[in-house]
Amino acid sequence: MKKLFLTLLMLAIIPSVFADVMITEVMFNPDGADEGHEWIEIHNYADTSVDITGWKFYENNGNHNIKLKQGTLILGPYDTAIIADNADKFLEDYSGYKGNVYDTSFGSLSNSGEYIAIKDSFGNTIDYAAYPTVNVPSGFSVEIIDPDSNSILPQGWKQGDKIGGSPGQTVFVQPESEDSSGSSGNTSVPEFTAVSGTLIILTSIGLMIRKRNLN
Ligand SMILES: [Ca+2]
Ligand SMILES: [Ca+2]
Repeated sequence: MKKLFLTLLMLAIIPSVFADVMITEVMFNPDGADEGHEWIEIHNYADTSVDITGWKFYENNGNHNIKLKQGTLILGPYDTAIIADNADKFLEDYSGYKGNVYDTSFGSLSNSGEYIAIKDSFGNTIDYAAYPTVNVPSGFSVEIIDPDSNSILPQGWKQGDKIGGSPGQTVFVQPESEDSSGSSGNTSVPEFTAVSGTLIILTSIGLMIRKRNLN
């Protein structure tokens, strides 16, 4: 618990950076049995392809290999993929699903929240998230509100609209126009100030206290 708290604290004081590939949805508590039926959704917000080969899904202090089940490991621009605990069960649960599906084996996503991440083949963290679970009924996922929201904080997430979640559908962002390069007017990296840093740390502490009380 102390380790998780320190990790969150360290991450919270790092300014949120817009990642190309983001964790956009987490199905941590599916309807019925959780085991084998959990998944996360990732989305490539870049206008170029990203090769997922060798990437890992980090959960519960462990890195889990990602293997191709369906589609491609070359994630195209604005393309989405599902990382499933059990890709076969995912394709049974969502029969007819045509998008990219990657298989891994993470066991179980905590129903009271945890720190998760995706890492590239060099071990660099590409995106991290601490998804909220309070008042999210069984069967519903949580989704990011928009790609600029800080997904390490509960404020960056919302409960999905329907049971079963929305695998393959995520917040669409209009690609930036060509002439925006070099412009400082519309940067995606939020400014980091002492005030917002303090606020983030206090929110994280609040989160941990709330979680501790739930345990
Ligand atoms: Ca679970
Ligand atoms: Ca979705």
